[in-house]
Amino acid sequence: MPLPDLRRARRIRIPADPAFWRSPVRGVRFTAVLGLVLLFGLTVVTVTGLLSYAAYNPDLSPANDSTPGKGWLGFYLFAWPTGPHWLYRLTQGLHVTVGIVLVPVLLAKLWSVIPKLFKLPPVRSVAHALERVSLLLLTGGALFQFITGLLNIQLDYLFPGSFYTLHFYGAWAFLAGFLAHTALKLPRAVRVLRHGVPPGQAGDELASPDPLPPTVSRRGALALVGAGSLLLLLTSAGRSFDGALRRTALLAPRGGTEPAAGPGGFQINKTAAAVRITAADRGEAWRLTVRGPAGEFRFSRQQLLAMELHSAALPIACVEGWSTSDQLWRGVRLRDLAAIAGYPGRPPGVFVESIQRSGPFRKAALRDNQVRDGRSLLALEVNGAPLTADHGHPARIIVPAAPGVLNTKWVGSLTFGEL
Ligand SMILES: Nc1nc2c(c(=O)[nH]1)N[C@H]1C(S)=C(S)[C@@H](COP(=O)(O)O)O[C@H]1N2
Ligand SMILES: [Mo]
Repeated sequence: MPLPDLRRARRIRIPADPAFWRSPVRGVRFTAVLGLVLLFGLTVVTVTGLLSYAAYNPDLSPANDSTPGKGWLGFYLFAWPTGPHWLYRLTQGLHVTVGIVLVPVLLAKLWSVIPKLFKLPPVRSVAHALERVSLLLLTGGALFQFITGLLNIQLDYLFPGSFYTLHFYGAWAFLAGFLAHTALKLPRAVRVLRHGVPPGQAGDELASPDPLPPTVSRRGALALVGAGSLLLLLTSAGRSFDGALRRTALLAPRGGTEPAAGPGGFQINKTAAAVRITAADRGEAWRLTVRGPAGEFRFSRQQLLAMELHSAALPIACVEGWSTSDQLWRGVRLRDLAAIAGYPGRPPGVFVESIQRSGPFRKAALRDNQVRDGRSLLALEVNGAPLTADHGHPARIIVPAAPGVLNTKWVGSLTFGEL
């Protein structure tokens, strides 16, 4: 009679024991495939994220700078261009949509390497200690960035102001870990995918030494992750479009529904009511104040409408990743207003303030290149009709390629000058 395998039966399994982890799906090949997908995907998310930071003009104080302590982390800041006019719509749409789509891949990747987290001794050498620190930055940073990013887009600025700061510094912590991890692991991942691995623990330190019978193949598990990502893509990408496509954005907080039809019938961020802009605020008594070296000037809406008006077809593209298609705006060129303020030649930047009394985004600074672009308007009309209350009546800023947050609504004053 065969003896029961006492050694096996009595074995007490703790997470530090590789045999504690019994999924037959784990293995270096599975991890390498997910790792390479993340290498490409997270590169897109990181680059577009850093671009988004630059696009926000954080070096123009005091209006935009939520990260005054950025120091040399702002080394790469540059004048965000005004063309092509859909630039931010593309970069931020990618940032948010690719980020969402990578969620299942990130979770699967973390799951695939969990046994390593518990390996003893926790530190074997200086090199190993450094590797573990980089892993802490990488996984901690990635989870932190995904969680803060998702909360922000889903819950509509859960933490205005501080989100920006947290997500910015988090990005650099993540990036440090990401670069170190890529340098350490990419060669192995490529080798594994090119030449394969001998089966079993000897060649595959992630494979369980005592796997349970499989319920799904590795390929099947990867397909499941891919299907999850595809589902997220199909229910997210619509946030970057209008009409029927927006209705497919079931996961976007403002997706699945469409604003009322008509000239103002496109996505609204904050309604006038939400920020307590009343009809009286926008009524006959409203004036636009324009300031500069030539003095201070005040204009009624009628007077602005009597100026030379220009049209520009431009989208609204929000930091949250949603955007509209081009809308036809009509209004006074910012550079014409700069000329009135005392800059007839090359205008400088402008500091814009809304009549909105409280809440974020009531002020913004635009750079000289943005003021100079002939498509940058103080818009009075959209799609052939006066601006609606919710889109910023009596007047709003619209600038090509800029993040929506710089397109101040319910404008009260424009101060031209070096910022
Ligand atoms: N005064 C004011 N202007 C504002 C905002 C705001 O909250 N208050 N939100 C900004 C943001 S974040 C975006 S994305 C756009 C949205 O414009 P829309 O509501 O017309 O689509 O307006 C911008 N202008
Ligand atoms: Mo926004």
